[in-house]
Amino acid sequence: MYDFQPLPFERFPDRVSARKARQFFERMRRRRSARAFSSEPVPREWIELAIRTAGTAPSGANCQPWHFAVVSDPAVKARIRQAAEAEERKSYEGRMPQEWLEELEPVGTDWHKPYLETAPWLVAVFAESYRLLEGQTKRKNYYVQESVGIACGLFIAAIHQMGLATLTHTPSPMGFLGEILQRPANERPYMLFPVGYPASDATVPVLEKKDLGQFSSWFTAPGKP
Ligand code: IYR
Repeated sequence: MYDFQPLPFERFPDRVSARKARQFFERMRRRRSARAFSSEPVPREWIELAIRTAGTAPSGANCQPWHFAVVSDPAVKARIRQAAEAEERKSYEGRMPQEWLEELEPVGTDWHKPYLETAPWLVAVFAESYRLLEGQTKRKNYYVQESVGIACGLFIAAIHQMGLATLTHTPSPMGFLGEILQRPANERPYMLFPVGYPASDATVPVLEKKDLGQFSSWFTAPGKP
C-alpha cells in the first residue's frame, strides 16, 4: 500500500481557468509537424525538460513503461538515418499498399529522411512491454500503448511550448532502433522524434483540423450547457 497524502491541487479563479484554457488551445493549435530542420544546436537541458515532462504521464499501475533514448552524436544519427531510409525505401517501393501511397501523395513524403541527420537531437521512444525483476522473472506492464502514447503527447506539447519543432516519425519496421540504441529485449521501439528548430525554408501542407462538432458528441441535461 502506498502512503497517501492530500491531493496537491491549485484551484484557479474561474476567469483564470477560462483564460488558461483559451491560451493553451491557441498555443497548441499552432503546432505543426516539421519535416525540414535547421542544424542549429539546442541545449541538452531543454530536451531533458521535455522528457521529464513526458515522464509525468499517467501510466497503468504507475509502471511508467517508457524509455527515451536521446541522440546527438552525428555518427549515431547517420546510422539511424541509413537504417531508417533502407526500411522506408522498401516500404515506399513495394511494401505499402497502393491505397496508402495515394493517401500520402498529397503530403509529399518519400523514403528520404535527411532530417534524421540535420536535426540536432533524435529522441527514440521505446515501450517496455514487460519488466524483468531480479532473477529475470517477467512482470507484466499494463496499458503500455496508452501510457506511452500519452507520454509522447506530453513530449510533443512540451517541445512545442518551448518554441521547438518535432515530427512523429515511425519508420516501419523500426527494429533497427533497438539494435543501434542497444535496448533490451523487453522494449519495443514506439516512435522517433527529430527535435530542433525548423529549417528557415520549411514548408507544411495547408491542412484543416476537424471542427469540434465533427469529432465530439455531448450528452447534457435539457437546458444545461
Ligand atoms: N513512415 C513513413 C510513411 C508515413 C506514413 C504516414 I500514415 C504518415 O502520415 C506519414 C508518413 C514515413 O515516415 O515517411
